[in-house]
Amino acid sequence: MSSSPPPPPLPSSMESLILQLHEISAVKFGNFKLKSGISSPIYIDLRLIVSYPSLLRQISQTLIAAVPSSTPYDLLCGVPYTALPIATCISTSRDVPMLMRRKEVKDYGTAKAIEGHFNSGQVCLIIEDLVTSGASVLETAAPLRAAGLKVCDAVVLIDREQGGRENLEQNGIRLHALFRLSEMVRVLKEKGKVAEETVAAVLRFLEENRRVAVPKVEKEKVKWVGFEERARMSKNPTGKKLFEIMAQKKTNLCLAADVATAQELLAIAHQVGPEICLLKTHVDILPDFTPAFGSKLRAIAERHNFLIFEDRKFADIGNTVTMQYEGGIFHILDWADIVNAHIISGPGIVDGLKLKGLPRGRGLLLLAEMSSAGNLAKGDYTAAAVKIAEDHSDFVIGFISVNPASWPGAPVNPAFIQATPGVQMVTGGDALGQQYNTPRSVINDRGSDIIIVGRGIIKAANPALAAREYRIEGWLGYETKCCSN
Ligand code: 5BU
Repeated sequence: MSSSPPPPPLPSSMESLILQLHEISAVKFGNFKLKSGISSPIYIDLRLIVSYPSLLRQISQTLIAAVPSSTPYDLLCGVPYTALPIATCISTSRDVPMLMRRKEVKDYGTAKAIEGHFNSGQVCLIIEDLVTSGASVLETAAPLRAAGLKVCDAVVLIDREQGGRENLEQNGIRLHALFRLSEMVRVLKEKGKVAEETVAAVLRFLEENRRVAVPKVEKEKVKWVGFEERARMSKNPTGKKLFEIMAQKKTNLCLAADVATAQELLAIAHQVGPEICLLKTHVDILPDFTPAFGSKLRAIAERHNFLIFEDRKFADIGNTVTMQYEGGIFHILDWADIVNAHIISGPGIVDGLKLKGLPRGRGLLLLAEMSSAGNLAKGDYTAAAVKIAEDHSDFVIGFISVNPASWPGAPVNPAFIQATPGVQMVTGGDALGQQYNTPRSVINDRGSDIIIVGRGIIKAANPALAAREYRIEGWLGYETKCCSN
């Protein structure tokens, strides 16, 4: 850097931008502690530009014009927060779709790290206001790349010349900068905006701090406890059994057997039985249900060593659910090892189900999150489900969840099992709001234990083969997680 030739003088448009930034006090001289920990005699606060729309527009346009025409991109992503308005301006004026990276990693619901539509393989250009070490650009590039996007270029207003360009280059990102910090202070000196000693101090500082290392972000080490050990931790016989089956059969696959008839269901249970730890039913969709259904399914379950989960989603007050669980025409209590419940009606629902279920050794999953777009099971609702589960850990065996790794205090008590619907080999969704994640992302990124797969298996040409493939993927995810301990 010090050996590189002096840059050509800045065009007058750039000088005008620098003067305007100085004018609005976005350039400050003094003693400032930077994100990287070093003390700097100059600080640039570009957050202020939102108060000056015409300057914001000017910066945005100049910035995007600085990207060489040979640089392709399909999408833009601004580094939160300062660059968000800049990226938005560019997006609307150039008609290029934008993505947003969530800065808050702890989040509920679908807890997407990235907001917006994109396809894997698309190229995303990063927009940033200022680069010191390049750490912020890298923090944004990482989740974009993890989602399958290509990130090869970043464009910034100011390069502080403190190693950002080199650090980014090492990570496969070319940096395009409108101007360097030294150029900026030289312009301000020439225009009589800053004293010579101050400029000298800044240049000296730059010389002494040519390379700011990217701070190592140590990923919090999560200790993953194996299923055998978790079987011992569960306080419920069905919870224990489920963990044991998973460990014995080496499967964390649950089949959502949403087929048209009871006859088909029994047939697919037979076919897929060797691959699964759990078979999930919606008994109220079966037109040919007979009282013998439960015992027939249980016989298959015993033969292939899996448990039965009726996805009944109880939601009423305690007294009503006792009757719904035990009675009616389905007699769910008689044949389902596991049922699930919403907590919308409060903890009384768990008391009601427990009254009938616990004496029979049954288990309950609480719906802490859902997989469908726009669902309301998030935030405090999810936290309430965890609290209720802790208070009833003799009967509650775990949760229906989507991203338990993002819950506050994660990982949750490992005695609880996490089961996640909305799983297919490729991400996407259906026409009615279902949202799919891949087995590996569910198990490895989202901290779940069981993948619940419906149409990915039952609509396959060969469901048994598809089940095997899902089982292998899910189990590899589990093994990777345990090995990374
Ligand atoms: P799919 O075919 O893999 O989309 O089926 C998913 C199954 O999981 C289906 O039976 C749903 O009723 C069930 N499900 C879900 O998709 N999302 C949820 O949040 C819950 C259950 Br709870």
